[in-house]
Amino acid sequence: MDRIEQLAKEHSNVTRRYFLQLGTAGVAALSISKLCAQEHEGQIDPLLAEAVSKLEYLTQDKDFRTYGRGKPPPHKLPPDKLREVGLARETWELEVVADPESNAEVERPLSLASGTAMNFDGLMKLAETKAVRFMNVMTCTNGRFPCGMGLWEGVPLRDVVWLARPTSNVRRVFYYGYHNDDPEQRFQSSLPIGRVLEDPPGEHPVMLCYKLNDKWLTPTRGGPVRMMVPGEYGNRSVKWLQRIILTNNFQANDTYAGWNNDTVSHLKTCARFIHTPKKFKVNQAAPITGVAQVGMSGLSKVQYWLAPQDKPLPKDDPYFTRAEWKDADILPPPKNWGGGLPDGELPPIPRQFDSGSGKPHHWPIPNTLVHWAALLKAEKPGQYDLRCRTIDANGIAQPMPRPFPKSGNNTIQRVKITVDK
Ligand SMILES: Nc1nc2c(c(=O)[nH]1)N[C@H]1C(S)=C(S)[C@@H](COP(=O)(O)O)O[C@H]1N2
Ligand SMILES: [Mo]
Repeated sequence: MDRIEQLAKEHSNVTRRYFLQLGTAGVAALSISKLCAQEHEGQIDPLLAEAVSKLEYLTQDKDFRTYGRGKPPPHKLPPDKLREVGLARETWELEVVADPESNAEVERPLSLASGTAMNFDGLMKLAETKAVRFMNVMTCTNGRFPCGMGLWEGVPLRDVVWLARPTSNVRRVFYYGYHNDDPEQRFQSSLPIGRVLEDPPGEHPVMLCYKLNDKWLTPTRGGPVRMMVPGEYGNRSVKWLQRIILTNNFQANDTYAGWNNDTVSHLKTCARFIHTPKKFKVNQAAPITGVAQVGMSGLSKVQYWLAPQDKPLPKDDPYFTRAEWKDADILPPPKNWGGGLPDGELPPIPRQFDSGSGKPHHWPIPNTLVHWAALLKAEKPGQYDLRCRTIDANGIAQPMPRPFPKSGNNTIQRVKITVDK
């Protein structure tokens, strides 16, 4: 399944409720595809037809878009090889050591050589008192669409860092995972030590993550343990984690820096289409739907703009700020969270949710996805361009305030639509 089809599947039930609320009373049993087919004579994308029964706000592990460099990438190794190289829960070990190339002081390094490395049982012992869960979207800096929407569980990285007793000259944390013992294949990232040790109010800890959607992290998702850096693009969240280095070096050594990407990469707010009709009829409503990524600057609106192709675009307004954008509806939290959770129920209790009511503290949730929908109308037949964009919580329209792609793709998406007589 390609990424759009996948998002469509996850999205179908959230949108179904929306269209039902639009006043087609008595058809609650109908799927959105049937509903739309009746109202709009089969002009709806056939993707909707199969995307009916399951609410999938959260993405199942198998449905994520996967990145993993290496020859072969670690998740392609056979199970006994995975065990051999420490990528099974029974054999996994994590080192936390001082950088030999700096003067960082660490009193009790967790190292393979001294037999003090952390194993999975040790991590689970910590998890008994320290485990945290939060929702966070996984998106690649260079991807147009998110890889997946996850509920992640782990232990704050700082709790393991403190076990190693760093005392002085530590400014940064370097980390990387299994890479076939070939330095060329290593994928690494890094963070300032301050970000690891402290979270602003409402922010979540950088964590050593071992579960997605309440199931053990699979080899494909970077298991047994990956880094999970909330609110940043995926390159920070290194998979198949085995080594953490505490260093007095203040500079980023990230693989992504060498690949011409910005390494300080907070998620951007942006909108994407899921379902748009290829064509529809004049003066008939056509449903459109999509997702919005709620990035660093929050989300206040999702908007769309239907522009006739024969009307020239203004030369001095590259982001179409003066166009006639209309507001879409941002959809409420789903009843069933999907993601393969039994009955779609959340495990107790993600940090973004109220433990009493089980409801999210805020909606939409920062650093997650939200679904949106609208009904499109056109008065004249012709060829059109349909675009969508977000307005962030500071009132700034996509792709501003950070339009440069090296820190995340937030271009305004466009699809072509024909309006028939
Ligand atoms: N070890 C390792 N970790 C990695 C990568 C990699 O190539 N190797 N890719 C990173 C990038 S660039 C992204 S976008 C995310 C993707 O996570 P996913 O495969 O779980 O969707 O993994 C990150 N972690
Ligand atoms: Mo990425």
